[in-house]
Parts: sequence; C-alpha cells; structure tokens
Amino acid sequence: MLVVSDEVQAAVADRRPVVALESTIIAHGLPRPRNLRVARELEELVREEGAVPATIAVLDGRPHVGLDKTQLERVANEEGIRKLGHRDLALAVAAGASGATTVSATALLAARAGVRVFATGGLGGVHREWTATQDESADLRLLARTRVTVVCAGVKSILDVAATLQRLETLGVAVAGYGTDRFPGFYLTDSGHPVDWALRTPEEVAAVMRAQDSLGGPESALLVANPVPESEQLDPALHARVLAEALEACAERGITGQAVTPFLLDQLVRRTDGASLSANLAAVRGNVRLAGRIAAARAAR
Ligand code: PSU
Ligand code: MN
Repeated sequence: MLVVSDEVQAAVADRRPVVALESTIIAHGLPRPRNLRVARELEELVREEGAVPATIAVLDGRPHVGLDKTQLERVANEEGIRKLGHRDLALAVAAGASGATTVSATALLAARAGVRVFATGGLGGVHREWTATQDESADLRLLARTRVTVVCAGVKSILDVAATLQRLETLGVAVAGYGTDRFPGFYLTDSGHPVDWALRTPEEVAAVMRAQDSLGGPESALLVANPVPESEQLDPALHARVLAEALEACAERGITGQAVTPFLLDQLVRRTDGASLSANLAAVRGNVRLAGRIAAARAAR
C-alpha cells in the first residue's frame, strides 16, 4: 500500500537519519512558482544535515514516502491536487486521487514507514471563534496517538494559540521550546505564551525520544517548537493588523473547513507584500535543518 522510495527504505533499514516533510505547505501553503523551488530547497537542507528527505504525498491513489523529481513537481504544480488530512487517506486511495498531505496525514504515513522525525512550518490547531465553528485541526488529535517528533515554529498564528496549547495539554502531547521557554508564534519569534520545557541541543531532543519509548504509555508525539530568529520574524504590529483584516475577509466570504488555513495564509502574503512569506520560509528552513540534526543525533547512538 505504502510506496516508500528505495533511498528512504534503505536509510530506515540501516537506521540512518531520515526526515519526513509534509506536502500541503508546498501545494496549498505557498504561492506558485516559488513553491517548487522551496520544496527542492527543503530536501537539500535535510541532506546538508546528513539526513535523507522523505517528502510525503498521495499520487494516483498511492501514498508515497519519498518523492522523485517528477513526483515533487506534480505536488507543486498539478491543478486540482487535493489537501488530505488523515481522515481523507482511505478515500483518496480508493478513489485513485492525488493530494498533498497535511501534518496529520504526513505524521501517520511517516510513522507507518518507520520515519520518526518530521519537519513543518506551523501546526494546525484550534481556530479563533472555535466555540462557534468547532474548527480544530485534525493535526492535534492525530499527534496525540502517533509516535513522531515534529519540529515546528509553534502553531499557525492565525489560530487561537492559547486554546491550542490548552488542547495539546488535554490531549497529552509533549511540547518543548527549542532554546527558549517561550512558545514560538509561527511568523513571530514569541507567541506571547510560555512553555514548561526547553531543550537546547539535538542530543537533548533525542534523549527525550528515547525516554518516550522506554516509558511506554500512549504513543503520542513530541513537539519541538523552534522559533524563527527575531531578525527574520514578521513585524509584530504589521502581523496584528493584517491578521485582523484577513480574518474579517475570511468571515465575509464565508470560507469554512479545509479552505480556511490556505485562505488566511494567502491573505497574509498579499497583505504584507510577501513579508509573511519570508518569515514563513525562514521558519520552515530553520525547522527542516533542526529536524535533520535531531534525526542525526538519534541515529548517532
Ligand atoms: N505549515 C505551514 N503552511 C501550511 C501548513 C503548515 O507553514 O500550509 C498546513 C499543514 O499541512 C497543516 C495544515 O497540517 O496547514 C493545517 O490545516 P487545517 O487547519 O485545515 O487542519
Ligand atoms: Mn480546520
């Protein structure tokens, strides 16, 4: 069922470092044609850290872990490529459909393929107005029962961050800041919320992963929240202003469900003249590099 590329399969079998990369950010989170360049660059960054990249997507009904050049191009450029959360996987497989995988679907497929470390930009979470809309990303619950380490710049700042942190606590998902005791704010270095734990080196992260395995208990994830450097963050005042505008536009146009996150991300890019895109990319690049180092530290012992 799962098509694992030869390179990824060999690396997993030899316990060499592998980093899973999600594809929704490529297909639906970034504008074309920049997205394909970014997809290639992220894979290159993983290699620079001595790990094998495993970008994950569903093509013609087959879940792929590790894409070749042509397959990566399809994810970036194919018209009508879907956005697949984990609940969509079986539907896409049976229909022979193609789609990019969100954090929830990517984490699930990565774990099935034996890939433990995964990098993304910002996680999905509890949306603002969630009491009325009940919009909460499937990312959270899936991470409560999937043993992966996710390197992210916190959760997307379009969300209700406080509510998302609370839900992660309720769900029993481990959260640690990387080099900080502040929870990062995706485009922003600091979301304004603290975290209880800080980890400082890839080796420390690897030690937590080992401890998770030896303790047993629910097969939950470890979130490594890695802030975008302050020099590369989006101006917080600009962020607050355009986010309010974008949320208003979303409500006015009646956008709901899966379309909300891509819509808001796109609005932010437009309304900041690309500054949010630069901050988003800086965050993702940092996360991908760190994930490579964590995978290497884990493999080294
Ligand atoms: N991080 C980014 N850009 C993105 C996403 C994450 O920098 O586009 C995607 C991830 O795939 C995440 C998804 O799982 O947004 C969340 O979507 P939703 O809120 O519909 O669950
Ligand atoms: Mn949603």
